[in-house]
Amino acid sequence: MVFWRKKKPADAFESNPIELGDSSSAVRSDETKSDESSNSVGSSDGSTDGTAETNPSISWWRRALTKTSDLLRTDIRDLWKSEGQIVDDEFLSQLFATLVRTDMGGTTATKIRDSISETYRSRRIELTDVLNVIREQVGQSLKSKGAALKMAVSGPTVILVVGVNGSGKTTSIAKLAHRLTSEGNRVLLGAGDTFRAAAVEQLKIWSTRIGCEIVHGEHGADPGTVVYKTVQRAVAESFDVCILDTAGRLQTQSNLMQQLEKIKRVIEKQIEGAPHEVLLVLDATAGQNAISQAKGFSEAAGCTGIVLAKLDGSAKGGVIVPIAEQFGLPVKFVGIGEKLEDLSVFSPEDFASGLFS
Ligand SMILES: Nc1nc2c(ncn2[C@@H]2O[C@H](COP(=O)(O)OP(=O)(O)OP(=O)(O)O)[C@@H](O)[C@H]2O)c(=O)[nH]1
Ligand SMILES: [Mg+2]
Repeated sequence: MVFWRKKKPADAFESNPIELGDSSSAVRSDETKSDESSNSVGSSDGSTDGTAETNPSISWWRRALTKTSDLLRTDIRDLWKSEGQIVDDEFLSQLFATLVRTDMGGTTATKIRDSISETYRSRRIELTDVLNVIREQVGQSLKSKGAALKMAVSGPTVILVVGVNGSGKTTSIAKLAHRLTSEGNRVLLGAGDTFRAAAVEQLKIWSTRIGCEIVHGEHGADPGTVVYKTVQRAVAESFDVCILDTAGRLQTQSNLMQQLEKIKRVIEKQIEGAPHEVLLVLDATAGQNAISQAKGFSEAAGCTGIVLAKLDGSAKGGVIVPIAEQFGLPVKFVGIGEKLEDLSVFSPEDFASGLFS
């Protein structure tokens, strides 16, 4: 549930420290979440309050998965040497290799191969039979792996966004802020990437376009200070949501990963139970690399969900399957372009269908 509140004047970087008082805020319980938070940010079937976007249709998912689905279809079709293909060892191992190339992971690929072997061994099989089994298994693997954004019971919901350089963090933040703003939330952005030249400017431009407020510091400032001031202002001015950008970093750079832990501690000290979400933005074109990113970031930063960006340009969309399976990280959003509207709530069913439509 979201209440529209009148915007207060922007004042980036409050100069006077504010007594935070009782700003404690727990995460809404599952019961209320389904009624409230999932309404405000879209449920896993992609529905929203209707203000931000229309439901992502099958055609939306088709567009998102064009490259992955083209690869899958073409490569699998190539396995048919004659009209009907007999399911033998050679066919099964070629099918397995094709499935693995979509980066869907060995576990799901094995399940698909074994299921086909069990039902069709030594019999003729048609392309549609194979596609149906793949759709079913991918759907199973991703079942309940989508989840709505967690919102604070009271006080601002704090969302920290992390990921490697160029994965799509800032653009995804802009899309998410647009979505939440369109749904009636007052959103405050925090330009926590003080490292990359022009990163602050990039977020400022987005904030102007979206019409939301932003807190930023100078280039080279301590990101912890920017984060502190952003959360402080979000509390003081009763923002609904506060989204914090961070500089890109590799999961192997331990000093930078420690910096993320420090940023989290800064937030935790200000609001009990925050950040409510630590979203890891993964570039869908990264394929297997995304798996080690998910591992490194979830260990160091305690990620709570994934935003899969750039799915439109990737033939490796299948990588979402092993990530969701191995790390138990729900996929919250999917990005399929550079425009503000190009973000959807993840839907496991539509994803599986989109692979073959
Ligand atoms: N096609 C496509 N491009 C995207 C998507 N998301 C982001 N991009 C593009 O990817 C590039 C990098 O995006 P940013 O949002 O700046 O990535 P970042 O992770 O903030 O980068 P750093 O701050 O440098 O670490 C930009 O050119 C974006 O327009 C997407 O879903 N689809
Ligand atoms: Mg950025």
